[in-house]
Amino acid sequence: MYAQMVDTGLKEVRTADDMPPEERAFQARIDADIKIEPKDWMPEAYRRTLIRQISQHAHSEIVGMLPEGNWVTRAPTLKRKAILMAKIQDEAGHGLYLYSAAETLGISRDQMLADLHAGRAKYSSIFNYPTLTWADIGTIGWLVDGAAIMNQIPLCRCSYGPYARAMVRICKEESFHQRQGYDIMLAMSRGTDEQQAMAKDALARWWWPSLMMFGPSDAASVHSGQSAAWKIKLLSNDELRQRFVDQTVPQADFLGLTVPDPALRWNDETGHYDFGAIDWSEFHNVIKGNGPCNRDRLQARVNAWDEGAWVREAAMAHAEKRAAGAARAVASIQQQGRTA
Ligand code: FAQ
Repeated sequence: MYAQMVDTGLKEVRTADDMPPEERAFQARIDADIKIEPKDWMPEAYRRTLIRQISQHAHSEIVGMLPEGNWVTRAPTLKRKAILMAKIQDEAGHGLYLYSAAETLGISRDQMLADLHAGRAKYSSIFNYPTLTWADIGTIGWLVDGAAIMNQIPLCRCSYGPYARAMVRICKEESFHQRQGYDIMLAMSRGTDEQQAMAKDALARWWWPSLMMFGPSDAASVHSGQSAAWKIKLLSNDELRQRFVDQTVPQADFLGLTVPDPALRWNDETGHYDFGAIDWSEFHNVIKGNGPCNRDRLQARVNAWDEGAWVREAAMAHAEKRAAGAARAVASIQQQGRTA
């Protein structure tokens, strides 16, 4: 119920022979690294693919506020609370940039939110896990924001201008988020036995779900081929996952924490870490709506929408009042001009 395949009209990667002249010209611009802007001609499937990805990304930012919001009232110090609140507000801002970027493709924000609330649109699997201890907040910053940056840096160069530009600022802020998470983990892994145990337990629970954030393996990824041809995706799901593992394992070593993967080892020949098999049944189960927190997360968003109805109505009434006042002022100036 919570996630359905959005049909972007794509079954296989199109080649130049399949394309009418306008699409060939479009692909030539992509191949020449010229950005596509909202008023440019684009294939319908490109537009729908972007709406799917950008709206899923926006929903992830907004739903992603919930697991962290759970700890605002329980952050261990005033400073940690202020930092956490700033981070959560940043995530709301990221959602808004992304909804705006998607709106340039001709979908309304109300429609995107209706799709989320009805379970027609996805958001990242990672936000369906609970935040049980303060170390989970450190781990989200360290691993979840770390994975998000790894995926988003290439998106700063993607072919669609509004998405690429939104990503530049988002990546700068995510980088601060990652560091604050790592700082929490550093404090906890140098802390009391109880704090060290919490850090260890949080890494054990979040490691594998973080690797799943990058999506299915390249072999199983339905959208990757065409999205790569359109330069929406510049690196594949598996390439990004490998980069994340390579970057994160030394960070875990520095914290004195063990990554919960007995198969993890450095491979001199490839120059990368080898790692164990991901449990894809867990991933598919979570994106189908059966993760530990899917129902709570969606219900929280639906409640926020319903409870915010009076704010939207008041904002609309205020905007109408201002517009009517401005129209009256213009009419009065025009009247004065005619009588002068
Ligand atoms: N969760 O063919 P592919 C953040 C779906 S932001 C749920 O490989 P694609 C910030 C996929 O949609 C995190 N569903 O698909 C933060 C597709 O289903 P569909 C979000 C997933 O699009 C930090 C199907 O599986 N980031 O964390 C997931 O080419 C801390 C087949 O997959 C973005 O959204 C998943 N993990 O590649 C906030 C980045 N993975 O739509 C608060 C932009 C795959 O056909 C606190 N998105 N699926 O029904 C992307 O780069 C891509 O969309 C991928 C998936 C890589 C996620």
